[in-house]
Amino acid sequence: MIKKISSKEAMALEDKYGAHNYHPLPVVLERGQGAKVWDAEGKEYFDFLSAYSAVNQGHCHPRIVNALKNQAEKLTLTSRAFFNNVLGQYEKYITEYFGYDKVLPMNSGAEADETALKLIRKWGYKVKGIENNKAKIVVCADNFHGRTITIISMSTDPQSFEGFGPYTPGFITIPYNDIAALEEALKDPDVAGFLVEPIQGEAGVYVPEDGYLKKAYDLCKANNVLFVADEVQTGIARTGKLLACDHEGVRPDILILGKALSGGVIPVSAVLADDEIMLTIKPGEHGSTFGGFPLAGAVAMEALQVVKDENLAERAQHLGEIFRSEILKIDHPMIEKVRGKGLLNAVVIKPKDGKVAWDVCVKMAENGLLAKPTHDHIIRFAPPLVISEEELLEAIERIKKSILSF
Ligand code: IF1
Repeated sequence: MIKKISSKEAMALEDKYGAHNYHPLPVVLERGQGAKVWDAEGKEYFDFLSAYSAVNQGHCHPRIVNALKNQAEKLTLTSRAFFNNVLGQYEKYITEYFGYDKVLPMNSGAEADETALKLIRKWGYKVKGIENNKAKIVVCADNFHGRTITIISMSTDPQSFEGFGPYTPGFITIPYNDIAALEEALKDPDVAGFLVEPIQGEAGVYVPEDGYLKKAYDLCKANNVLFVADEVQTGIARTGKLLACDHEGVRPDILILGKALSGGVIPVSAVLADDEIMLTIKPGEHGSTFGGFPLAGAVAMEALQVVKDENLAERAQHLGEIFRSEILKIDHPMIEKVRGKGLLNAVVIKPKDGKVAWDVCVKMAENGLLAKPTHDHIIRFAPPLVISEEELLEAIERIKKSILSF
């Protein structure tokens, strides 16, 4: 079915037959291995996007691909109308791995976020005792949790929400990294949960002040409000710990995972919580056709085991420090700021002679490195965590060469 086509042909096909909901860099990828990808003409690149942190374990990790192949030949999907032999084993594995009573398996990150929102509300009514349909959820400005109608109802980015109303009510928006604002919002007794990204990805890898998550968690506890972490992007070793919340010793009441849970092989997401929360949802009240399918269980177990076996959290921590210090050494006016944790980093680009972050990304692609601008002036740098130190230094050379060309 898949023919060998040129980059030009591939782009023309997407333009003609695909919805125009993306504006990609003009690079057509055909193959990936570890931290590298190759385009349709065979040009090699370092992948510094990692599919938005979904391929933390590297492209086409042999162990994960094998797990996929083996399970695909046996049984892929049963639906949840029946039991299957993989799901329970996966559930035991992942709950022990992250330390929760139970998991609710879904597919995309957005679905997992939606699931968490439903759990927060249900817990609000069944356990906290909020009057029916009155529950509120506190969220942060500049958040990114996905693309569904309810999730964009929490968004403060017009590109995300404009033209898609009417919106889902029941959210209170406060500034990110603002403990006083949270304290004030939590005074409302109808608040059931606080949903937060430990580092805001889409906002431009915005790292909150040290202690923010811990203080926020403590405030939630004091007010009988669930602390809910969206670690879809920050989780699974990306920031130098298994979870970004681990940096502050915070254990979320509800933990949301996606992306790298499958090593970027198939969409697998999960919501983890203890019984008091998870068991408020009864049979028939939530689910999905694919959520918890045998293929997902087999792939996710292997993907998580790879994170442990290859010490990806420690690698991210170590390599991240090298990345930030080396980038800071580049002496060029376009580099305004470098920030991040582990291998989730961003460089704030100061425009020069009308050239902005997009132009830098185009130049880096020419020089064999792929990264994506977020907003006009920020470039996210997040390579697969399996990148070697040698490869990282070579990649930094390519970044440097690109910047210095302006
Ligand atoms: C796109 C950003 C990254 C997420 C968090 C849930 C989801 C995401 C914290 C939803 C998804 C994506 C999706 C991707 C762009 C992207 C992104 F730039 F928008 F912010 F990663 F940096 N929670 N993030 O970051 O997960 O439903 O997509 O599986 O193209 O929209 P999903």
